[in-house]
Amino acid sequence: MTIRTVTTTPFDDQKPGTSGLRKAVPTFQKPNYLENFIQSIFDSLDGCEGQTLVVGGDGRYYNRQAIQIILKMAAANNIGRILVGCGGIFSTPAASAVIRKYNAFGGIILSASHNPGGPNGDFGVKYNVSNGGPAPEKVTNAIYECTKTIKEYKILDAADINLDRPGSFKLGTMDVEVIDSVNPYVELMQELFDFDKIKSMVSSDHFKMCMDSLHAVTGPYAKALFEQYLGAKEGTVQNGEPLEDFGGGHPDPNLVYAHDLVDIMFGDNAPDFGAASDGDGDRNMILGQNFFVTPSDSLAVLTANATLVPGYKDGIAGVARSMPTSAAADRVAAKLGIDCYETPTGWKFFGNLLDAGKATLCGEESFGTGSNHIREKDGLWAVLFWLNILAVKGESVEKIVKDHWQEYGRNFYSRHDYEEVESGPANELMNRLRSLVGDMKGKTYGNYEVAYGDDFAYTDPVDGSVSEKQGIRIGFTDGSRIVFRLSGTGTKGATLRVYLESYEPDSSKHDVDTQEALSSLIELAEEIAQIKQFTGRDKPTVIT
Ligand code: VG1
Ligand code: CO
Repeated sequence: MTIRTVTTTPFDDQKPGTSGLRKAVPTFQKPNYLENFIQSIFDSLDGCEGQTLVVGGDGRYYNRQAIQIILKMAAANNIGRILVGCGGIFSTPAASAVIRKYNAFGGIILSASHNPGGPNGDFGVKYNVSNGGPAPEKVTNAIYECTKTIKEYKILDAADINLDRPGSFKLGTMDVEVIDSVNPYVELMQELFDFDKIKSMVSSDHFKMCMDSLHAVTGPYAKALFEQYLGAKEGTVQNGEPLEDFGGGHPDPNLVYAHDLVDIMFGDNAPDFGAASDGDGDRNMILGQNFFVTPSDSLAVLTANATLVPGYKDGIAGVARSMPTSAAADRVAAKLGIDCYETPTGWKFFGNLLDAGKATLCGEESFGTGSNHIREKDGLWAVLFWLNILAVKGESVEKIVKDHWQEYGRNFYSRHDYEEVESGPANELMNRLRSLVGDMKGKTYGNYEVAYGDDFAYTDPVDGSVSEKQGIRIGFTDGSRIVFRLSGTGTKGATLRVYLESYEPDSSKHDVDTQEALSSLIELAEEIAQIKQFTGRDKPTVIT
C-alpha cells in the first residue's frame, strides 16, 4: 500500500462555526473539500502521530464515504489506531463517551446535527479533544488557519474497510477497530441511573411513554435502552430506523419539527411521557401528557432534583447555561448555594468548567442538556434523567414543573427564528444593534426600563480566554430580557435568533400562554431591532 501526496489549493470557507464545519453535501463532495479540512485537522494537532482517534457519525448521507476517506488519510498521517463505530455510527454523546473510555487523543464526529440530510441536505465535520468535548476556539482557529494555506494532503491507496460488523483491521501500519456503537454508551447510562426503579415504572401497565428518534441516530440506542433494558413495549421508540435523509424531515426535536410526537402527546389518551432527540442524538425534547417542558425549565428541574438520581446523589458542584438560556436554573443554583455560570452559545464553552469540577450540569435553550459524565450534551441521558425523577416522585411531568414554578417563579421563555434571511441585511441589523446597545441603559420603552445592554463577551474562568461578540443582550429592570444572535450552524444565508424572556413570581399567572405572556416584549424586539425592515419578514419561521 502506498501513501499518495495530493496537491491541493485552499477553500476560503472552512471556518468552523458553533459546532464544527457544516456545509451542504455537494460542497463536501467537491474534489479535495473534505480532504483539505481533514488534513488541516491533522496538520494543526501537535503529537497526534501514533495516537488513538475515535471516528463515527450520525449516519446521514455521505457518512460512509467520508469515513473511508478519513481512515485512509489517518493512516497516511501516521495515526496509530482508529476506533470506529459499527456501520460508521456513533451518536455525538456516544463518541464523547468512547473518547473518554479509551483515553483517546481525540475524535472526528461526522454530523450536521439537527440540519436536514440527504444528497441535498447538510453534512458536517467536528473535531473533539481528549476530554471528549468539542475542540475549544484556539484549536478550531488553528485548524482554520491551516485550511487557508494548505498545499497538499496525504492519503493511503487501499481498499475500503468493512464497517458492518465489529472486527480488527490494518490500514498500512495503522490499526482499525470497528466496535459496537451502542454498548459503551448503555453501560455508562447504567452507572448513572436507577435502571431497576425506572424499569418497574416503564414496564408497568400504568405508565406509557413514547420516544421519537426522528429517523436519526438515536434509534438503536433508544431501542436498546427503553425496549430491551427497561422493559418498555416494543414500538415505544418510533421512527427508530436511522435513514440517510432522516425520512426527508428536519431531525430537530422541537414542537414544529417533531410533529408526530406532538400530535400523540397532545392528542386523546396521550402517554404520560414523550421525548425526541436530534440528528446526532445530543438534543432532547421532553413532553408530558398535554404538556411541553421548555429546555431552560428542564435544566432547572434537573438541577433542583439531581440528588434523586444515583449518579448525582451527593449533590452537584455547580450549573452552567448558555447566555440565551433562561435564568430559571440561576434561581435553583441560588437556593442550593452553588455557582451558576453563563457561557456563550455552543457546548465547547462548558468543557473547562466540567473539567475543573466547577459545573456538574449544563444546558442550552436549544434543547441541549448534559453533565460531567461526558463532554457533549446528551439527549437520551436527559430522557433517562427525567424518567428517573418520575419514577422516584411518582408524579406527572406537568405537576413536577408547575410545583417548580410555584417554588421558584416562572421564567416565560421563547425563541423566534428567522431562517434563511439574506446575510448582508442580517449583519447590518446586528451591527446597528451593536452600535446602539452601549447607550441604552436607563432608556424607557413603554413600561420597560433598560437595566443593561451589551454585546456579550465571556472570559473563561479556567484558562482566561476571551470570546467576544456572542450576542446582543438587552435586560430590563423587571428581570425580562431580549437577546439577538445570528446562528453559527446554518448553511443557507443567515438565521436571526431572537430570545425572549420574562419572569413571573405570581403563580396565579403561570398558566398564561407563553406567546401571550411575552407579547409586549415581542413587539419591543421588533421596535428596537427593526426586524421587518432588515429581513423583509413580518413573522418568524420557527417559534420554540
Ligand atoms: C445552535 C444552538 C446552540 C447549539 C448548536 C449546536 O447553534 O443555538 O445552542 O449548541 O446549535 O447544536 P446556533 O449557532 O445555530 O444558534 V447541535 O445539536 O447542532 O450539535
Ligand atoms: Co445535535
